[in-house]
Amino acid sequence: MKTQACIIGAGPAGLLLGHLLRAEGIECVVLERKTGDYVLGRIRAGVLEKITVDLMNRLGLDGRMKEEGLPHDGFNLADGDRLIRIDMGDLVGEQVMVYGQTELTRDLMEACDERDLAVIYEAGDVALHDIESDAPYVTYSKDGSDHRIDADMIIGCDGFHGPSRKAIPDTVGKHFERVYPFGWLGILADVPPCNHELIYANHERGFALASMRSATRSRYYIDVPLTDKVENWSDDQVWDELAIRLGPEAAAHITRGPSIEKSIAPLRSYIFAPMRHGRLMLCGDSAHIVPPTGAKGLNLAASDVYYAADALIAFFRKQDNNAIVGYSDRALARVWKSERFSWSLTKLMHRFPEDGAFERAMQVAELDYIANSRAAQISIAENYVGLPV
Ligand code: RFL
Ligand code: PHB
Repeated sequence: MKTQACIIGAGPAGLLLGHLLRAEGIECVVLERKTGDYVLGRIRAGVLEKITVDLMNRLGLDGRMKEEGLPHDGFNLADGDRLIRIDMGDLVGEQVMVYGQTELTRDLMEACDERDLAVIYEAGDVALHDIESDAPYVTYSKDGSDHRIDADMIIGCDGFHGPSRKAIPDTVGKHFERVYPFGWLGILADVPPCNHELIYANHERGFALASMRSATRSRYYIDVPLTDKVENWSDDQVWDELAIRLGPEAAAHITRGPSIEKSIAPLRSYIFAPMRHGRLMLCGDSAHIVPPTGAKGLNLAASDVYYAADALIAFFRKQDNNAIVGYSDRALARVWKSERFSWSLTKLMHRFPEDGAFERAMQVAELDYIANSRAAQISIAENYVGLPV
């Protein structure tokens, strides 16, 4: 098979990019290792920045998001005693949209047939070839036979563990990494949220986050040591811990219920550079990971896709290679700033095992500074709603 753009991975990055290219009449094929149901079963992001909402709007696929999504004007940092409200509406005049990654992915998936975006699910052994040449290709296996796709460009949207990044030679790529000594235990339950806005809490016993998917579905997290196993946490233990860490005000409004999903995700900061080599471009988690504290992962995938689509449209429409060449620097400039924000919020809101009384006092001082400084709140708010693309 021959196509213009071969996209690897049908997560949000791959599907968003595929739709943006198809909207311009560019031929493309998306290869996905898993089934569609498996992709939808992964419970991940919940907070969308303007860039992500805008891309869904540009595609005309934001109908359900507009109806069911929850626009939020503010969120809260809790320091054990009080809630420090970051009023994004007042501070920077913007909002975020609470709408699950699962729902966004479903909206993109369901539009594939109608928009003629071909997605090949359960594509095994995906491998990239000759990315440094003008005739790159991808091979994969499906239903017992081997296949080959020749493409003008390959776009790796295959997440942190996919093959795309690994196709860039070690002599070219550089890795920047920070692994954190804890993971987030997440619980999803069909109960009303304890608060109408998110609460990120730094408590003596550790971090907690109260989030939501709708007025009747809640998403909560606590940080746990990396050695913990999800089987060792009963639902009751998680609810007990949340009630302590989120503080008395939130605890009074927690409704408990059976978990419908419970999992532990390790925390990592990671950047791979460059994000393009030869005929291969990387988008989203394939090139970078942020700890979830800033709610940036999916949104960075969306801003990469925005830049990549721009570059690919110029390349296919006007044979202009400059935007492809500039893609990595353009995307990385925003990636590094989101990495910085995610890292700094992670440091502020978590207790690190190696930290002593001094580091703790620094966190207390910083939270008190934020509580009393409009300038500090503006800085947090402008990062949280998303820096301009
Ligand atoms: P994905 O979603 O991992 O999709 C990659 C796709 O590639 C497929 N794939 C392959 N396909 C073919 N061949 C192979 N060999 C392949 N290997 C992999 C995979 O099956 C998959 O379908 O990456 P993408 O599209 O870059 O999207 C990134 C986001 O998923 C991720 O950054 C966010 O979920 C991160 N994240 C959050 N981001 C936010 O913006 N806001 C949040 O509130 C937020 N909360 C979170 C999060 C991530 C979390 N976890 C579990 C890591 C909360 C959590 C707990
Ligand atoms: C979520 O709702 O899953 C969520 C919200 C905010 C974050 C991370 C995850 O920072």
